[in-house]
Amino acid sequence: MKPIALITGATSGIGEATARILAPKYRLIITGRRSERLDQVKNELDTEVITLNFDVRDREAVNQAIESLPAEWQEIDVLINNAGNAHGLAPIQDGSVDDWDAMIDINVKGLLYVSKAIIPGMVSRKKGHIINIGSIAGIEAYPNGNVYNASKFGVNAISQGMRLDLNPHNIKVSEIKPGLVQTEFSEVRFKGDKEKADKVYQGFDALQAVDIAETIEFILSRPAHVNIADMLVFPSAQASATMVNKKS
Ligand code: NDP
Ligand code: 8X3
Repeated sequence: MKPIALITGATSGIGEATARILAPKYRLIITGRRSERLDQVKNELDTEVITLNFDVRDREAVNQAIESLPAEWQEIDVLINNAGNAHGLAPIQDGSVDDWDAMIDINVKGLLYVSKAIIPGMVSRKKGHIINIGSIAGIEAYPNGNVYNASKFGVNAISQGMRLDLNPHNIKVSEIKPGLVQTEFSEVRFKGDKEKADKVYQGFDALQAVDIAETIEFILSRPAHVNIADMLVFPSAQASATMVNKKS
């Protein structure tokens, strides 16, 4: 029987690419708010798949969804905390409080709600691997990034804390911190302004979602005694949060 991996935010970008890469080796639980996208991804995957449709901000919905899993799907081996986004890019004095709420509620609290629903089972089985998707934005603030930065600094702290607390329970915790990945991320950040979003990735070869999916696959494929605890992955043209060698 294949092990079970649960991927949050599998309706696009990194999460969707990860579902495709892991399908040969895992049974998958894929989650997100856009149910038609979840169904489409499910239909294209050559493995057993369960879709769970919830907003990670809704604690009750998270718990109900995880509890609704059939008995044979309860023993989750791998949790990939990927769901998240940036909302807005503005100086702190001009930022939208609604955007701030969204980023803290989704990227930090949502990750915690999903983890809280799954970790106790891993602890009781003394087995599991959690991969949190952080960001370069979680180790380096950049102009106008402020609250998105805070949310990803939060993911960094939570990953370190999880690793310490779950160490006695034989649970691996890894964090991947990508640089610029060309997904729907910037479209969400700029509230559907595709032209503005596309500009972010112009003039250099950005990472693609599959690059991070392959990194996840590599981390999961290490032997039991190896944990890749922390990984920063840039496109070759990127050297820091703010330095990208773009062709003009
Ligand atoms: P996408 O916008 O393509 O994917 C985001 C995913 O998160 C979607 O599947 C979306 O599903 C899900 N999601 C967002 N909000 C919620 C919510 N409230 N409840 C449930 N699911 C939600 O972007 P990426 O693939 O790039 O982003 C994935 C992760 O990677 C994020 O955590 C992001 O911060 C991180 N990251 C991205 C980088 C980049 O440059 N792209 C770089 C570094 C990190 P749905 O809308 O269907 O709910
Ligand atoms: C996403 C990467 O640099 O747009 O976390 O914040 S960045």
